[in-house]
Amino acid sequence: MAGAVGFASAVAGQAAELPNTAAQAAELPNTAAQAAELPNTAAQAAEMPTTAAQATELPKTATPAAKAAAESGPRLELEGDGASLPAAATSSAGLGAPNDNGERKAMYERTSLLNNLTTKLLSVHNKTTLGGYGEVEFVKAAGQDSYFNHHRYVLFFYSQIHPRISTATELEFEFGGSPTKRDGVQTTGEALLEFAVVDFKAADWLNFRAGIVLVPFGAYNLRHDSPTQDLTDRPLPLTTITPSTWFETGAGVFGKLELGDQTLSYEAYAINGLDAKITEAQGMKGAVGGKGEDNNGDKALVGRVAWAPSLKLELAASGYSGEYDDQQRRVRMLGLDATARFGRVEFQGEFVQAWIDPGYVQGFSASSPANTRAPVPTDMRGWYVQSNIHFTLGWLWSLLPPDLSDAVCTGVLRYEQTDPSLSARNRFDVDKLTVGINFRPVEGYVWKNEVQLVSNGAGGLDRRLWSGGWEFEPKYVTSLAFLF
Ligand SMILES: [Ca+2]
Ligand SMILES: [Ca+2]
Repeated sequence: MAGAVGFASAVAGQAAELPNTAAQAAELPNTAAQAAELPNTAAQAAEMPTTAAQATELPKTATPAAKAAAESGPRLELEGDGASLPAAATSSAGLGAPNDNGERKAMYERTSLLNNLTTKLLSVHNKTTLGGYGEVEFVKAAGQDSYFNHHRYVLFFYSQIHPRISTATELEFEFGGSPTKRDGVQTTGEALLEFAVVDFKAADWLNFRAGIVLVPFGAYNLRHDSPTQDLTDRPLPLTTITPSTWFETGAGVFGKLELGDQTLSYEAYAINGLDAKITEAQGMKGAVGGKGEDNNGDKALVGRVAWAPSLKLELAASGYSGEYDDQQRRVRMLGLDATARFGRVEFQGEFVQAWIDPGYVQGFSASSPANTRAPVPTDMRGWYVQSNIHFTLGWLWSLLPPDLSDAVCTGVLRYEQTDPSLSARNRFDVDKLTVGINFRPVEGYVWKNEVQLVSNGAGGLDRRLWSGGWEFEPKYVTSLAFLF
């Protein structure tokens, strides 16, 4: 899913440049022993070399083991993008490693009932990595005012508590956080924990996860981060029928089996699940379960199984089943997705279908505006297909400074279709053709441009691309996305 050509080699290159954290730990003076002899943790902190200093003093060449560790690191939703894997995330030198007395002592200081907060803070577990990404947009739709949109600013936190235990968090500020202005009125903004999990690794094929999980339904929800994608706007069916970014509180398992060149991976969780606020206008978006409540006693089950016969192809199927009200009416969903890479060309596509037992928007408290008693749509379907071609322009590229020699352009073509109620043809039935081009001077910074031709079924008309009656409204979107 990375935007540039030569993805595999890029990942290998990045791995080679990561400081060798394993070797680093082994070759450094025994900080744990030093720490054990020091009178207090503050002095300990002062005497211990900083990670940055360690990194600059150590040889840059990674051992094969460190490379492997860096490539099989933990999965934030930046899956497939090596640049996003925190280097320290895969260090094998955590608690339980040979020279870990200092680490253990620090952890005991943190949890001791006899220490006050200041003492505990002095023992902060110094294994946390920060990162993130951002995206700022400019939008102009036909017949509407243009606007700048600071769409997302996302912070990642990752900490390896123990070689088997890690925690990862994604903190997102949307539209500038709080307060935010909508329709000219200052309202509550959005600062969200979109992802906040703790993982326990029993084996590569069996990890336990609990927290706010990214719901494993479809590839796009798991890889929604802006710098990874070559277009700015997400496919409409994957923000409504699959309500991406779909994150819920839950628990479950994930893992990966390597069979020669092939990889089989899976994720499966129990979550609070979609509630009854299912509408044609918003699809499932309004029905995403609460992070701290459920509208019924049922827990939805959701999972995705992906098979990658090589690094160039991944095929996956997703399933969801859960009761949406307190009368055993159920939502069932099936998702299929594929990603393929042939040299400079990538193909990606996704299909989602939802079957909803006939029922009503209900089950909320009597005073809740959600309690409309409107009938829910009984079936929804959406899909998109997209191709990305990466290219350079020889004469122009020869003018670029040497440190931008990896710069690449990507041409993108996407077609998508959304039908949030198969039994009715109306304005919510949307077809969209998007043509885009973007420029990545480096892998972690991209300037995207796209023109969207949007058509809908208002008045029951069949205005699809191939129906002969194709009419559309154009929209231009440009954005800068970056990761760090
Ligand atoms: Ca539920
Ligand atoms: Ca429809």
